[in-house]
Amino acid sequence: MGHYRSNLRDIEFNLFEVFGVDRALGTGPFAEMDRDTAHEVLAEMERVASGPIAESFADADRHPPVLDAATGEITLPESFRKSYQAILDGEWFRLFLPPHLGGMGAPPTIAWASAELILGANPAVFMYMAGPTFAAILESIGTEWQKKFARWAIERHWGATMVLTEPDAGSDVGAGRAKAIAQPDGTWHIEGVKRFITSGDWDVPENIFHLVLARPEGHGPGTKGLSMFLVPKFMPDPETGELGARNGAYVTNLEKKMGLKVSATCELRFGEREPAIGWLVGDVHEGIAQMFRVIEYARMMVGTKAIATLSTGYLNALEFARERVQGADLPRSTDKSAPRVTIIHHPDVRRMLMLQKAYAEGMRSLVLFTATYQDAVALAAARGEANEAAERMNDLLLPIVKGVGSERSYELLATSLQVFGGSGYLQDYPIEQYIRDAKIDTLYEGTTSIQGQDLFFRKIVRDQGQALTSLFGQIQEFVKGDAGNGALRSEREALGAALEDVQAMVTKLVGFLTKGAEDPAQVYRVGLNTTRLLMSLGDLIIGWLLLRGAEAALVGLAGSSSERDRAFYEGKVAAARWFAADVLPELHTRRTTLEKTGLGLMELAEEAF
Ligand code: ST9
Ligand code: FAD
Repeated sequence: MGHYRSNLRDIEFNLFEVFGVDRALGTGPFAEMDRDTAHEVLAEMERVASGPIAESFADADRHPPVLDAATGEITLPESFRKSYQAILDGEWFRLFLPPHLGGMGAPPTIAWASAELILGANPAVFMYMAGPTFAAILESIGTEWQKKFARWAIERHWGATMVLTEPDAGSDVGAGRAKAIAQPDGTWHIEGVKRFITSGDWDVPENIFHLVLARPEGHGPGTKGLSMFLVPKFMPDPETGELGARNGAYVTNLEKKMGLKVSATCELRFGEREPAIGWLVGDVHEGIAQMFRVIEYARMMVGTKAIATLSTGYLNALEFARERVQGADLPRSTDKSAPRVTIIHHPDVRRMLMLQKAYAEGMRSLVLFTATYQDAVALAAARGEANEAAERMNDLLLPIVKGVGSERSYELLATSLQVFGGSGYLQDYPIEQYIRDAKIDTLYEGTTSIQGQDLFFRKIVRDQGQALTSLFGQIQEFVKGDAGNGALRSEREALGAALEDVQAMVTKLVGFLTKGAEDPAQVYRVGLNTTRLLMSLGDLIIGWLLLRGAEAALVGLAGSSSERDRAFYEGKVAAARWFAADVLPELHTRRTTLEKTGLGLMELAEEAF
């Protein structure tokens, strides 16, 4: 049996029993996918993910890609190529494409549910599959010819990259120095060095297209002075797309990393050997806004990847805890002849398992809840309308999916390992690789600090609290309602108290910010707390979604006959209760700490650290 432990039961529970996603299936833009088809897709995806996709997970970690420094070409390990081929064979990338580009007509909820399965089994496989998705974005914002290019890219399975980071421009993308020089024929020459570029080169696709941020000569500083260019590895014939000359974008270094080793992270140099020819995307200088179309997708992907890894980490740990015999049951521990028990009998092991279960399942619910707003946006778009409220809510939730998903998953994968004892530290089990592979999720696509700032300054303050107020309203309604017919009364009370705590945190931070207008140093008090707010709002939403799950599970329990179903539903209720009792009260302490934030830390001399 491979390393990957999926949880399709919980995925489908969220989709159909909690969020009622099936109501929109089989209609409008999702006409091609009714509930039965969605179930078949997910079941098949689970089979492929657990089989050929997961198969190369360890081998590709031990035999990472190799760079030929002379040519700048990267060779992937053979085992991994087979896993990638399984995605191509099933044309699974079509899950993420709109119907007019050959998509399967899947709503984002079903697409992200499927993505979890691939990302948990072998995340780099998903990341190498960026080509069609990035091409679809290019198709939506590009010129007529770029739309044609995008169609070639999809049909011919070209690879793609997003190219922002430079040695001196990481979080601060606006510090980028790569230049774009206009040519008389309307193209541009790109010059500069980019680093940390995922999938910068690899030997499967015949072509790779880079979406590059560079600053046209004479343009202003910061992100607003950047434009986005389409820079292919090989120049396509403008009419037919047949590949011609090599373009001047070359990989000059392949990074050696802690984890996610099979995903090639590259230094990419433009315009050094020969000109790197690019086209201005959409013929407009709106680079950062265009790139955020890609980034939003990638941030959702990163959160989903992290959570998928925690879920398989937890399920591996659970399996081990059911088998490993060690020690006596605690009440009989003084009796030296007492029978030895499996470690799942020990209270502290149960605590560790429940911590992982509650977060893994609560955060899965968070991903799919977020995706329901993407469904709503797509449904409106199909009617030729904009659902601004859903767009705002999706925007608000994205830093939580990415920031909270990655931080909690990394932290709790250490708990998965802990359940294994010393065995978890060995490569005999997948957990040590999960931890190495998941660490990157708190770093790329905007570090956790950046997610916290994005949440507060952009998604709350700049949005004038509109999406947040709507979210708080939904939680408040649940608190005041009768979910669980009395069975969840104390949990709803705990949720209500947590809601008050988080509301007070936001109010206090807005107060600090307002004071900053007169005394700029006050804004440090915000900056000292944005990660705390991010994590706290995350816990509040996770607690709420777990309770919504418990409500649905109580309904399921009332009508279920199979023993497996009963155990599943009881687990859902137990996780929600545990989270409400053990985690939500922590928010009060965090609120008190936040309210008392002073400036001492900022006034401390650097030498004193
Ligand atoms: C990276 C890649 O790390 C990692 C891995 C990639 C793997 C890709 C694989 C993808 C998978 C594909 C799968 C395929 C499917 C297969 C299927 C198989 C089944 N939202 O606040 P301001 C915009 S890449 C939207 O002043 P600063 C906005 O236009 C590197 N837009 O920022 C705004 O203008 P306005 C990632 C936003 O101070 C403008 O920016 N690097 C947002 O100038 C300026 O905003 C990073 O992420 C937003 N949230 O710059 C950098 N925010 O205000 C992190 C900003 O007028 N750093 N805009 O609307 C940041 O995000 C910084 O905060 C900053 C600051 C750069 C934005
Ligand atoms: P820095 O920005 O130098 O940050 C260092 C520390 O300072 C972090 O803790 C950060 O949170 C903190 N910090 C920085 N600025 C602030 C601030 N204003 N407020 C508070 N804290 C701050 N980039 C691409 O363009 N394309 C890719 O495909 C890509 N793939 C990647 C793959 C891997 C494996 C890695 C490691 C990176 C990848 N990146 C990619 C780059 C990635 O997005 C950056 O590493 C990330 O944005 C952080 O930038 P940095 O590493 O320069 O760190």
